[in-house]
Amino acid sequence: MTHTALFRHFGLNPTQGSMSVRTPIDGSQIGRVVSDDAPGIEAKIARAHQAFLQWREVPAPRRGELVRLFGEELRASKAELGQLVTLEAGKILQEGLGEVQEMIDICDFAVGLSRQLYGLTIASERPGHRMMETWHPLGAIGCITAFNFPVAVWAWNAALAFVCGNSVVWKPSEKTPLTALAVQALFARAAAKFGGVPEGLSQIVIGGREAGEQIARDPRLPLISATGSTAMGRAVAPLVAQRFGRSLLELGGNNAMIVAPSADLALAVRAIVFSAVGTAGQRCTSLRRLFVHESVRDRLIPALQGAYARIRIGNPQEDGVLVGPLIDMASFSRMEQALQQVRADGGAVSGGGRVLANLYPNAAYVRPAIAEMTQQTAIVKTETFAPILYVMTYEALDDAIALQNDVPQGLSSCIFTRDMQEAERFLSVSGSDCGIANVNIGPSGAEIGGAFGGEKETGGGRESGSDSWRAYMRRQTATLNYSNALPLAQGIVFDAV
Ligand code: UN1
Repeated sequence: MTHTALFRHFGLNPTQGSMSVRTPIDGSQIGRVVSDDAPGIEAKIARAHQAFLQWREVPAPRRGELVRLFGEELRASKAELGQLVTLEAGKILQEGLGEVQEMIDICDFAVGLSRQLYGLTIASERPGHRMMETWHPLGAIGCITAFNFPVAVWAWNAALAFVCGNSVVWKPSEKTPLTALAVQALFARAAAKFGGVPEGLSQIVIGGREAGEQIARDPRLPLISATGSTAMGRAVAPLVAQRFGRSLLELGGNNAMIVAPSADLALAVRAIVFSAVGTAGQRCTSLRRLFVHESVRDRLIPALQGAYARIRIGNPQEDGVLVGPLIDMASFSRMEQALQQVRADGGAVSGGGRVLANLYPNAAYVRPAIAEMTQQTAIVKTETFAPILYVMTYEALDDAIALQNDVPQGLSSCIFTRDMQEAERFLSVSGSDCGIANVNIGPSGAEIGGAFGGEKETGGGRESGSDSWRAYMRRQTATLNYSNALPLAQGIVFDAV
């Protein structure tokens, strides 16, 4: 499908506005969008707040019906939205489709959840009293998302937020506004089928850093969910904290894999390749550090280099291509700088460098790099959003775990082993310190059913599955007295009359 046909599918005609949208596939402009100014953003937040006041009164299972209808729209347009993700974010079509599938999955999850927003009943210490916990809708949710998962991350937040009785103000990355507008069009279709959805329940704010800051500052947005770099989180979180808002942060990762002596190496190679070069190394869960036991190094590394040599890099719309372009040339420069530092640190680099520059002079296609390091230097501890895999060897598992944990980030981690003691040690209190820890699975490609997020500079937020929904609600403890007396808690006697 041509991109104009794709736009038409979503009723988009992005030809006006000050913001230029480019495809990383060849760097060409594919559209223009109008960015919101401060008063425009203010009005959108006000409308979202008004929509919340109505939506919170709708019973949760009925709210689930809206999300169910939205999931149906996503199913019907999965192919088109997947293609648009590929066009705008540059990930291969399989991954574009996978991203839409994540949206569908979280919608299904949220529909079920809409009948399960359970609170506790708690034993009261006072006679004739009952205590309970009720989860109430929270408000309009601010959602700031990144280019690399331009639609799924919003869906994790929005599907839960809607069933929880909230409205959503979404600021997508300025690099990927079209996928956001397409999703908004699908949402509008679902809302029309539902009937009676408050106007403004789902809002999009188009803009850059200032728009994000305005959202972070606004007290009508009690929760700000922000996905992106640690630097972005450092800018957003204090603004939210200043007004005692809540933030749910999904920031940088520096994810690792330990390959133990008993590992199935063929399986490990497949997992490494998918998680290190998939999405051109631009997932927050991408594999960046590999700790290989000395005894398997000489078998694993050549096998890995062989697999890297076979990877097809190219236009992500083409069948068989596994690595598309980086998002832009600035990203390519950061990769180059990191590799330069690796060499200065005494690391040995294979791969790396730009490819297909003749065919695509304005796009950033790169060869994924493997950097063998003798030490975990500062550059290894830094998240570079590009396909660089740092390889180090280890002798004792405890040392590998310590090295794995010795970075500022704490998102995802994994071990390849067939030794149960090692696997359990890795998952134990003194094992991986990350929010996600896998055995015989790479660090990326998490399912929506689990809580997603990580510790330390990753920001501590959890979204998507498990009980992440609680972040989108406010908890109320209620104590009810059905006796004729007024006993005080803690047995206090206070008789004024
Ligand atoms: C991200 O890169 O921001 O676990 C999210 C994964 C995907 C989500 C990544 N399900 O790799």
